[in-house]
Amino acid sequence: MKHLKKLVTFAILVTCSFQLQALIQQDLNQNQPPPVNPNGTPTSTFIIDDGTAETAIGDGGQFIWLNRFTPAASEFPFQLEEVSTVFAGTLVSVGDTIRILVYEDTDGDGDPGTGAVLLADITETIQFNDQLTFNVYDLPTPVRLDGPGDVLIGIVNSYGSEGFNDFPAALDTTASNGRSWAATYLAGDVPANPALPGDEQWGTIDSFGLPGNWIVRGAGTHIALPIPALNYIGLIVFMFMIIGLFIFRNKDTVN
Ligand SMILES: [Ca+2]
Repeated sequence: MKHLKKLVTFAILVTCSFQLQALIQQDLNQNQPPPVNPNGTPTSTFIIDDGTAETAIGDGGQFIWLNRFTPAASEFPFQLEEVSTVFAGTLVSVGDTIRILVYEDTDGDGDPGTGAVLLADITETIQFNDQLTFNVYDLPTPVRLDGPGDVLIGIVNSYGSEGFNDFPAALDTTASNGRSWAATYLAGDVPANPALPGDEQWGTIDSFGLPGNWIVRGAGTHIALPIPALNYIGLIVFMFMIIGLFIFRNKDTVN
């Protein structure tokens, strides 16, 4: 009986612990204009938000918030050159360190929890936390995406460890596209080379009862494939084919 009581107490504590770590929201100021891109006209190619955040989401520590984009097959191969996002909320400061994660998921099932491959993990810092200005990150090395399939762009609040009650992830709640996901890890902080799904909490932000779209965007350019050049042997074969065709046509004309 004594052991049973201990077990129940432990279970309650674990349950409370998970509740404390659950993704929660904080309302943002609604009387502000939409955020602007300090570089001028936004160049973003991948957008699923309407540009204005109504709430900010936190998890009491580090987590990944990522958007799933599905470019047309004809847009691949693609070079991701820029990621932009908006930060606003409690305990989010200019200069804080963040991570930008880029995955590719080509299995075509719409679930970033299956088949996603991490292509880039880039450390940056928060440039603006005013809800009025986009943080625009030019990637130090463009990330090549061969597709076709999903491109996943995620952010990690790597400045805050477990128990840090910040609200870093700006969420547009106007009309959810069901393409914004969140991941947390049993290790507490988001580990190096974070696999998807997260092993603690995982799902669309809608599945946590907080429907919306992360204001996380991507931009880049289509990579034009070079016209394959013929090597010497190919060139000789090609010449013989042309000569053969010429002789064949002349023969037909003579007959
Ligand atoms: Ca998948």
